[in-house]
Amino acid sequence: MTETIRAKLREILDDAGKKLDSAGDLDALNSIRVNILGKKGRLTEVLKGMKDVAPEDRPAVGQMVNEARASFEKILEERKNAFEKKALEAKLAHEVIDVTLPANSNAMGHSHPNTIALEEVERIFIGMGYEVVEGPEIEYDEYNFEKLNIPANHPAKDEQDTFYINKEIVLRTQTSPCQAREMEKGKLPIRMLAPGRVFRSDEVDATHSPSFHQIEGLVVDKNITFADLKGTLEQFARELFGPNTKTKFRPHHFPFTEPSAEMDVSCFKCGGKGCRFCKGEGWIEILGCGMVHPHVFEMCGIDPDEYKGFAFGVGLERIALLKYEIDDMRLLYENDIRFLSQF
Ligand code: 2NM
Repeated sequence: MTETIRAKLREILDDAGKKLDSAGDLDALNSIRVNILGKKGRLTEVLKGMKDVAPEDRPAVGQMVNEARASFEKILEERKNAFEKKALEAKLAHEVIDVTLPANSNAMGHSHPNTIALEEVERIFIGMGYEVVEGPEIEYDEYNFEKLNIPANHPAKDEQDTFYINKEIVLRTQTSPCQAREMEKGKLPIRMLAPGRVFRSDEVDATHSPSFHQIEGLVVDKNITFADLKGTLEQFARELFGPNTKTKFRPHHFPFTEPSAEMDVSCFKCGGKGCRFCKGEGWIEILGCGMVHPHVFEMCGIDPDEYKGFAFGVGLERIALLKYEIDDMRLLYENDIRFLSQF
């Protein structure tokens, strides 16, 4: 009897061992456990058979069954641990964090190159005591042209160049109407900067747009001379393009100033030797300027014998293109984030 049970136990253990070896996961292990140790499990059945064993054999048989059970539980536990270890390794491999990856960057808004250039120019003139003044983009013909000494027959007034809302109202072609309005107020002296959007009926290309920005300046006081104009604009050029920047004034014509000039700066790339940037010239044209025309003063209610003044105008886009070495003005208006994020 004892021997039969021993053989039976061996058979159960061998069979369970094989099944445990081929079990593929924790669920499979569990069903093998139920098959051996469950209520109707094979070892449980053997234990139930104890009542048929002779009383004197029972302790020995009981010990055999217990050993068989312990042996099975040991293998089961080993297999279970192996599966759990594998599952943990798979989980870790899947969830691995590469600490060398670059961190996610937070997308931050920042200033458009036009804005950076504008703030730079404003900073320079505010430092010289100027006030920033803004005015309407839709203007009376009278302020945009008449009061600035641009008469009815002047070519600048041509419909080819100016957007007319009606006979009396235009989209301003310059920011000088702000100066005319300021002079009319009669609060003298004046040191003002008028930045803003202006409109001209131009075709779009690398250097033109029907809408762009100008920064114009005006100084009115007693005893203002062309030397004040030169000193101011030379200082501006040095602050904007660097302390070694040289300036050159060439005679020019504007209806609202007399005399008028254009100012060139020595190329800040080659220092004036001539390079691709300045097209071999060594000089770069930067702004228009002049002494306020006596007729403009008269039309704005200022006595030209008592007061003198100088004025100037720079294109904001021109400054931005030069300073940031951008070769096409259209890039400033397309708002392509790949372009804008470089500044
Ligand atoms: C320029 C060039 C030269 C200018 C003149 C005036 C005013 F109103 F005082 F007469 N404002 N701006 C001026 C002078 C503008 O732009 C190229």
